This record gives sequence, C-alpha cells and structure tokens, in this order.
Amino acid sequence: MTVKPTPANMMNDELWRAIRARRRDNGGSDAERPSDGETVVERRVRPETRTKKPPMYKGILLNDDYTPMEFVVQILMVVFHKDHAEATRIMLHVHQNGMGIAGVFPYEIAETKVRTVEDLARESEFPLKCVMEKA
Ligand code: TYC
Repeated sequence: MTVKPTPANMMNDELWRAIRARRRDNGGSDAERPSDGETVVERRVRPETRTKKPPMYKGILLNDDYTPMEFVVQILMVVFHKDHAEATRIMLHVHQNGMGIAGVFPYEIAETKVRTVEDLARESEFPLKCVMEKA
C-alpha cells in the first residue's frame, strides 16, 4: 500500500530516520519501531558488552655473536618469566635461527619488555637486540 506523504507522517519518518541514525552510532537496533506493514525493520542482535581484544605484539630476540648464552637465558627468565628449560630452548632457537619469539603481549607491555631487555644488555655491554612486531 502507498501512504500519502502528509506533513504529519513525513515528520514522523524524519524523526525515525534521526532516531535510527542515533541508535546506529550507539550500536543499537530499530527494534521498537512500529511496523507500517510494508517497511522491513532490521533487528540487529548484539551482545550487551562489546569486548574488543587489544592488538598483540611479538617480542623478538635477535641473535648476535657476542652476548653470552647464559645472559640470554637469564633475560628470558627475568623479563619473560620462562623457566630455565624453556628459556634455554628459546635461546638455542635464536642462536640457531637468527631470531625467536620471547612472548606475545599488548603494545605497551611489549614495548616495556623490549626496552628492559635492551637496558639490561647495555648495562652489561652486550649487543643483544630485542624488537617488536605485530602478531
Ligand atoms: N649467539 C650467541 C653466542 O653464541 C648466543 C645468543 C643467543 C645471543 C640468543 C643472542 O638472542 C641471542 N654466544
């Protein structure tokens, strides 16, 4: 059926358009709009709370020829909370492959760990490098 656009129902349409736009901005739905029998009202179902996971970053250790193996193992234990066996495994992987993942963290935590590794290495005058990369 065709509804004649009277000033009254035109205003009503305008109003609903504005309400819909507002709800879209808020992640809401059109659920309460009364149906005119022709208009298909989209009902979007969303969880009440949006839980967005933060982007994650890998903390990557780079191999070099001068940093002692045991120093790298200690770094992995102290900064990345690995036990001795896991720290040794990661260190040997880096030694043999040139690089390896020490852990995966949200941006600011990865940033802090990378800085801590390089601060400790510098204090001991070892050239150990640690970088971060989007996971
Ligand atoms: N290649 C170093 C050596 O032979 C050991 C080492 C391992 C250095 C891992 C850095 O990230 C590294 N002493």
